[in-house]
Amino acid sequence: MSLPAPSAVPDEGRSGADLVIECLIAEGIGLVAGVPGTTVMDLIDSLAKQEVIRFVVTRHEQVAGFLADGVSRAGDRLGVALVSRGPGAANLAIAVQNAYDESVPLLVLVGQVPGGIADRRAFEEMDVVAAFRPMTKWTVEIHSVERIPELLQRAIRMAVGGRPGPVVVSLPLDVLKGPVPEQLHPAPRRRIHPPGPAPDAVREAVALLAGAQRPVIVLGGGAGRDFGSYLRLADRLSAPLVTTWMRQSVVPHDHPSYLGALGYGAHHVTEQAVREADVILAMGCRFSEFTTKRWTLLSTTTRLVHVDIDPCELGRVYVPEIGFISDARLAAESLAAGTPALAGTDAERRGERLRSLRKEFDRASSLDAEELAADDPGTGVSGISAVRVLQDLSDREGVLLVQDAPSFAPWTHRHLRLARPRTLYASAGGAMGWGLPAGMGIALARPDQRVVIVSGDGSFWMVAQDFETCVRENIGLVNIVMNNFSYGNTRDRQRSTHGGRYLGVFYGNPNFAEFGRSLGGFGLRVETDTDLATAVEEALAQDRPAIIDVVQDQMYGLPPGLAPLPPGEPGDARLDGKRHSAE
Ligand SMILES: Cc1ncc(C[n+]2csc(CCOP(=O)(O)OP(=O)(O)O)c2C)c(N)n1
Repeated sequence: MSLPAPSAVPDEGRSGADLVIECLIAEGIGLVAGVPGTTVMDLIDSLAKQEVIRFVVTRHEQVAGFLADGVSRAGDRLGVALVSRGPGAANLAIAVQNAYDESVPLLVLVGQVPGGIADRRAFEEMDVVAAFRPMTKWTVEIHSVERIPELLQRAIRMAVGGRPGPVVVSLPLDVLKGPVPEQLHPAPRRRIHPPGPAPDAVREAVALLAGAQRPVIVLGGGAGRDFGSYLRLADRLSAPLVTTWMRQSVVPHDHPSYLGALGYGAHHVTEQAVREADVILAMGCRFSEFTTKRWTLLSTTTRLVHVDIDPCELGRVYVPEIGFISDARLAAESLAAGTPALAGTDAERRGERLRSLRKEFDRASSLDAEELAADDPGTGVSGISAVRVLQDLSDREGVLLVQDAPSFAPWTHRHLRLARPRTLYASAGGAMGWGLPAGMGIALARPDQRVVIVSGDGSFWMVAQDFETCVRENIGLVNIVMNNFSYGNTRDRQRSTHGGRYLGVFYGNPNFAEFGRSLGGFGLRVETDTDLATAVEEALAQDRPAIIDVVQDQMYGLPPGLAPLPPGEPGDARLDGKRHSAE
C-alpha cells in the first residue's frame, strides 16, 4: 500500500513528546509497542521522526504490554508499552498486574487528558495514578515539560533496579505538546549497582550451611542470568538445588545437583528434599503460594537462610534465622568462596544422599517412563498427548520455548529437561493470553533464536488477533495451540470439586491453521501424534509466522494423577508469627 508523502509542516521546535522519545533513546530503548489514541498521537509522531526506536502497533493494548514484558525478560533492554488514556490504559492493565506479580521490569507510557480540563471527568479521563499505583513499583504523572528528563529517568531506574517491576508514567497532552526549552535535554543514563552481601552475614550463613546434614538450595526468579555461581555453590555444599514455580530455566538441568522445580505439579522427590531439609538457603525467591504448596511445604524445624535484593521480602512470609539483603548472584559467589570443601564422612553422606535423590528425580521426570506412554489423565481421553509435544520440543538447538498458562504447564514442569538455561519462558502470574505476545517480544529481543509458543486454545484466542501483527512485522514465531475446545483447567476443577457439573467451560473453535493462513501466515492442523514432529519441522522452516493447531480430545488436560489445586486453608503453623529457627 502506498501512502501519501508527509506534508511539509514547518518545524516548530521540540515538543514534550519529542523530549520523551529523546529520553527513551538516551536510555537505550530499542522498541516500543502500543496502540494509538488521541492523547498519544504526539508521541507516535515523534517516533515517526526518528529511526532508533522501532514502533510495533498491536491490535490490543494487553498485547502491547505482554510484548514489552517479553522484551524485558529475554533481552538486554527494557520493554516499553505506549497506550492512550482511560480505555487504552484499562485494556493494558493485565500486563502491568502480571509484571508486578512476576517482578518483570516494564515501562508503560499512558497518554492523559490535558491538565486544563483534568478532574472534570473529561472524555476517557481516568485517574491513572490511582488506578495503577497498587500494581506498580511507581506510578507518576508528569505535569511540566521541565521535569520530563528527571522523572522518566527515575521511572526507568525504578523499573530495572532492585527487585524489578512495572512503572507507569502518565503524560498529559498539554505536557506532550508543550515547547521544550533549548537547553533541556535527556538526563544521562544511570544505573544503580546491585548490593552485595555483608561479610558477617556470609560468615554466619556459611557456618550454618557447613554444619547442616541435609541442606537444600531454593532458587527463584531473582537468580538472574548468570547461573555459574549457583552451581559452584551447590557443588561446594553437595546440596540439591531446586527452583521455584515456573523458574526451572534459571539453571541447566543436567547438573547433578538439579532436582526439579517446586510448585503445582512438582515431583514428590523435589518436595521431599525441601520437606526433609534441615537448612534451606533461599535466594531471589519470595516463597509464593504455589512454590510452597500454599505455605505447607517447609517443615517447622527447618532453619532458613534467606537472601533477597528486596528487604520487604525478608520475613514477609517466613522469618529467616539468617536473612540478608543482596543480589542473589553476588551472594552465591561469596557463599561459594567462603564455604570450605567438604571432607570425610560429611562429604560422603551428603554426596550419597544427593546421588540417590537425583536418581529418583531422573526416574520421575523421564519422558520415556512407561506410565507416560499410557498417557491418560484418568478420563479415557484420546488425541495428541502433551508428552508427544514435549518429546518433539525438548532441547532443540536454537529454539526458545514459551509456555502460556494452560494445563500444558504441569507437563513441562514435570517432564521438560533443559540442558541450556534460559531456553524456557513461562509466566508464573497465571495470566491467560500471555504466551503469544510475550513470545513476540522474546522473538524481537532475540532474533538469533526461533521462538516456539505452546498455548491452550482458550489462552490463544484471547490474543489471537495479534497473529496479524506477527505477519505484518515479520515476527517468525511458531505458535502451537493445544486445541481441546475447552477451558481445560477450569473444566478439570468442575470435574474434581463440583461433581462434574460442567458449565461455561466448553466452546467451539475455528480451524486455527486456516485462521493463520487467512492472515498470511503458515498453518497446519495435526490430528495424530506421529504427524507432530514433521509439522514442527515444517513450521520452523518457514520464513513467516506459523500456527500448529493440535487437535485434542475435549477432556484432555492435566498429567495423570494431578488434580487441580483445591481452594484451601490459609497455611501452616509456621505462619503464626513464630520466629523461624531451631530454638
Ligand atoms: C486472563 C485469565 N482469565 C481467566 C483465568 C482462569 N483460568 C485459568 S486456566 C483457564 C482455562 C485455560 O484454558 P486453555 O487456555 O484452553 O488451556 P487448557 O487448560 O484447556 O489446556 C482459565 C479460564 C486466567 N488464568 N487468566
